[in-house]
Amino acid sequence: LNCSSCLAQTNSEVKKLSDDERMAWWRDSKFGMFIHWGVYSIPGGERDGKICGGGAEWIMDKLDYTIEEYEKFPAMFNPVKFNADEWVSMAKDAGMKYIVITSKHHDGFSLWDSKVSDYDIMDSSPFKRDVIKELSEACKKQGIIFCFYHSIVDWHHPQAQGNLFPNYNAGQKDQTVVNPEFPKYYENYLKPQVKELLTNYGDIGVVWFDGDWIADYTTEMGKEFYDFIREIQPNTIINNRVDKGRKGMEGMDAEGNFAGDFGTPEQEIPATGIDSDWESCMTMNGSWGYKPSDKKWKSSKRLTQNLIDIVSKGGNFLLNIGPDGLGQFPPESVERLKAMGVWTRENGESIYGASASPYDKPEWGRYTAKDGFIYAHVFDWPEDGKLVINRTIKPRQATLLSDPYTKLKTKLIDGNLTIHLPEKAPNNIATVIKIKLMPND
Ligand code: JFZ
Repeated sequence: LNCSSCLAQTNSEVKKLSDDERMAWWRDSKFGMFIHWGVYSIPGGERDGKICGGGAEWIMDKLDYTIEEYEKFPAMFNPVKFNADEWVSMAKDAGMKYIVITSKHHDGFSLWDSKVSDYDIMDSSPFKRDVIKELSEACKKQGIIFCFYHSIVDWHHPQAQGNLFPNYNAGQKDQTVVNPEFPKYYENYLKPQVKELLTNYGDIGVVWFDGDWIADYTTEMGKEFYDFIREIQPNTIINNRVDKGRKGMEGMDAEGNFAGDFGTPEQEIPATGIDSDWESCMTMNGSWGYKPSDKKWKSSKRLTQNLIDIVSKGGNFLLNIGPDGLGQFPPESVERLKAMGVWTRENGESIYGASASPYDKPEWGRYTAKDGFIYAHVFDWPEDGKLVINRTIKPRQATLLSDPYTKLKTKLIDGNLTIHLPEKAPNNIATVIKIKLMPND
């Protein structure tokens, strides 16, 4: 996978790609890193001994800060441990191909040098380093596609939700109240900010919007915003939350005419594949933003099997990290990234560029497919050593992906292809069996 060429990054003249060409790098990539980082990473979900429910990036709303009270966090934001190259290496070593960082979350604080705002890292924090610049450059250097998440909701801006915060729209307490000034925020602040991000940081892989649910934001704005972005960077991919087409909490595309290139199911994996492009985003514990009180970490095994499950259904996996207020990934996250890297290094052939399973989901695991091969991902090792593929086919050959020289015996039993496996599972997360099909199967 050569990601630097997919966006025509090195060409001074931007080629306009067809939709399939434009989506190609993203469809092949399968695995990306979400990063929720901002001044909310300082309190980490806790205020005076009280812990906020849900995602810690919502603390301003959930624990009832006034704007003034919350502004002490930008003044404290000095993440001296932040090292863009290290972050990008950790993503890359895990097998991730792109990074989506929160340029601005709902709290309104901007992580880059924004000329249309003083509520940014250059003017309101002692750190005074353009984090987006450092990360985008580190990504380019290491061949990772740089992308950003951007909140339409803004609890700080007086023309958005800031004027009446915390009683206005925050926490989705009242989604029907609109700020009559909101179109000005949209035109003179939101759009110029996104334009800065699309102009000053090289090629942007994905713009990942969020906050589309507020009543202030209209489907007309959504469609216009989509075109506005494509006008600046024609090959950028934009998620469905740019418009109001999501089907409620499922996060999938609704019927009708809505802008957006892919669906965004959140914290869940759909039961079956979906016709359109989609990406499941997920946390490793229960919070997007840094929340040390949340110890409910998903295991590396579960997270890796989630990746396989998602790829077997034709989707992408965007796995979240919530770095702390000093700029460090939590050790639990680092450990999981490393374990996933061990698995993807050995088995990545069955993941990157693979397509959804052409067969029904088996009881013992998942299938992916690529270039005339079927990859059987075995989660539950059969006790009798016989892996049953529910097809009447005689393959050309079957091996362990990790050991191509040992051929596995295959046989048709009761009309099903049956593969004889070694006694013990070579990989306790998922062992991949590589099956070469006959040309017409
Ligand atoms: C949003 C944010 O509020 C949250 O803080 C985080 O950034 C997450 C990735 O996105 O939360 C949502 C958005 C959409 C749904 C649920 C939570 N949804 O569609 O189910």
